Amino acid sequence: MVPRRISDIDWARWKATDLATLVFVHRDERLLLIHKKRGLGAGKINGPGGRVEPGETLEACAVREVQEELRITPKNLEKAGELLFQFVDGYAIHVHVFSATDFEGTPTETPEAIPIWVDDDRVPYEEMWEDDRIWLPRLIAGAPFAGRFIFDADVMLDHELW
Ligand code: 6OG
Repeated sequence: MVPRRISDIDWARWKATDLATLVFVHRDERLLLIHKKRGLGAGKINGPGGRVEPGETLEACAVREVQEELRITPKNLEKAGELLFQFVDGYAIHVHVFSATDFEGTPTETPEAIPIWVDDDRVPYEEMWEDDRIWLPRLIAGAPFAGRFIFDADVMLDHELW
């Protein structure tokens, strides 16, 4: 059966196809986002991040992806939340979200991303994945979160956040 509602899935047995990270540098009431040029979600605005490589820790992946996408090194990384995404075509991705209060280097455009600073209260949700408006306010407020989502391509069909 193709899942369309959160209740269609046995989450205790759910397995992700990929494990990934997302990093939000949050400093002086501004967030460092990217305009993503390639990969899943190309064309959208998101935090930097990507898939975990074999043998890599989540923190190491988070740092590497920010270095690759923006040529900076995030500092004081903290775990912010966890997101489980099931797509109706069968693909599933488990995303660990981190926040960072500082970084070393200068955010620079790369083949993967264009850096964008936004004010906390002016996040461009209409250019982001549909789920972001549900949990990113919690990250900005410093509150932990966990969520499950069902997507049909980039349309969110159902979600649950706690
Ligand atoms: P690469 O293709 O770059 O890894 N990602 C999502 N992020 C948000 N905010 N919402 C979603 O809703 C997402 N699905 C995936 C996780 C994929 C990157 O895209 C993020 C990774 O950082 C469905 O290797």
